[in-house]
Amino acid sequence: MMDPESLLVGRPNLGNRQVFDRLVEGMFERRWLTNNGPLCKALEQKLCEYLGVRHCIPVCNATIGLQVACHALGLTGEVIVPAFTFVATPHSVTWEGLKPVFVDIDPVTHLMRPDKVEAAITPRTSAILGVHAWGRACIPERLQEIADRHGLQLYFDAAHAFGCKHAGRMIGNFGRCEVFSFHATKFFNTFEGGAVATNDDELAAKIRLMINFGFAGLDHVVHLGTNGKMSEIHAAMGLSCFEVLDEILEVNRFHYENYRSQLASLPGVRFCDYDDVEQSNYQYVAIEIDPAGAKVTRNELMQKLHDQNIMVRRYFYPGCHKMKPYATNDPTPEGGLPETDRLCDRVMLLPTGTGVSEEDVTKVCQAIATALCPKALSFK
Ligand code: T4K
Repeated sequence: MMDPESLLVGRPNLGNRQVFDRLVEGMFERRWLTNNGPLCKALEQKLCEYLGVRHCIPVCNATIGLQVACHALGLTGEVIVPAFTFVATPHSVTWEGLKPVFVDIDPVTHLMRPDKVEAAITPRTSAILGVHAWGRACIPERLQEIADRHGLQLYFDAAHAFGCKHAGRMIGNFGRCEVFSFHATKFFNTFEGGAVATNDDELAAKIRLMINFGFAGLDHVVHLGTNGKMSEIHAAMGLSCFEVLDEILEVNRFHYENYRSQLASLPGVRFCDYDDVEQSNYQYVAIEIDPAGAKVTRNELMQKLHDQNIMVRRYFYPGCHKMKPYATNDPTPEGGLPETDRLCDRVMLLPTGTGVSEEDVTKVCQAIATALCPKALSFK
């Protein structure tokens, strides 16, 4: 475990404590702790209203949500995914006995490139799994058009994208379904947790069965299933987080803009910008360090910051295609993934969220500026 006293990427945003305590008190009184209890149902209703989606089924984490989605969609053979993602994305596919096929990303947006997706389609491909990296919508219209033209399913890993909008619609409404993560480190958290959002009644019914062992009633199993349920205490945390969602968004945006104004003009620093037309949750402050301009590599800079207890992270290093289960079983596709490799060597996430203060952000910025421009005494 990292030193909790450090400045950390991923320090949780907490819900309203009074609301959480009240909900937990009621949970103890009812002695109803899990299995689609009243708090879980209330959370689902709130999620649906907030996202404007017909179903948003709470699950125990996004990884299980992705596996169940993959199973419920009846996927076979190969699924196209970016390698620039958390390893849970390809794991969810592999766990279901399918092959994730990695494609390269756009260096500016960090999202899958549609031309690369199309080039990776084979007769064995059954689906495209887009990832909304840093909460940016993974070009849903373009991917939907490709999926439709090739008779493929499209679904999304929306782990980063709760509270984000694309073209006026909340993320959660695209593809066959979208899977959110409500892990402690996310914009909106339930300690551990997630949800599968869909506007498809039939798919939702299948997912509900599958996350509860396939039970359609007492003693009545009609489907292969697993245990993907969200417990009541997790749902209580989610309900308490709804109370402070606007506050979290405001703090995230403030930190993001503060970082930008202090760092964007430093040599070799590039921000992954958010499009103002879209709505972002600003949960990720991702910067790229170009060693030619910065005169240090990302790794050297990261080490300097770690030495000062500023625990920046190099998500997603080294890229899923270079991680053992994929690097050994399934070498990088022909031509490699040059943009993914380049980004994995450059990207760095900075601490943000309600657990980080304005002074903390200034401290991080000063440490970065000192590392990149040791002689720039004018930096405040
Ligand atoms: N798809 C994508 C694109 C994802 O990013 C993720 C998860 C998933 C799917 C799967 O979602 P889940 O199945 O988890 O719902 C962390 C999170 O565990 C993981 O949820 C997240 N993405 C990933 C990007 O980050 P690690 O291995 O980096 O965790 P760890 O223990 O190093 O903690 C991360 C940082 O947060 C550290 O700086 C410490 C800090 N932290 C963490 C926790 C849990 C705290 O300050 N307090 C805490 O309570 O994976």
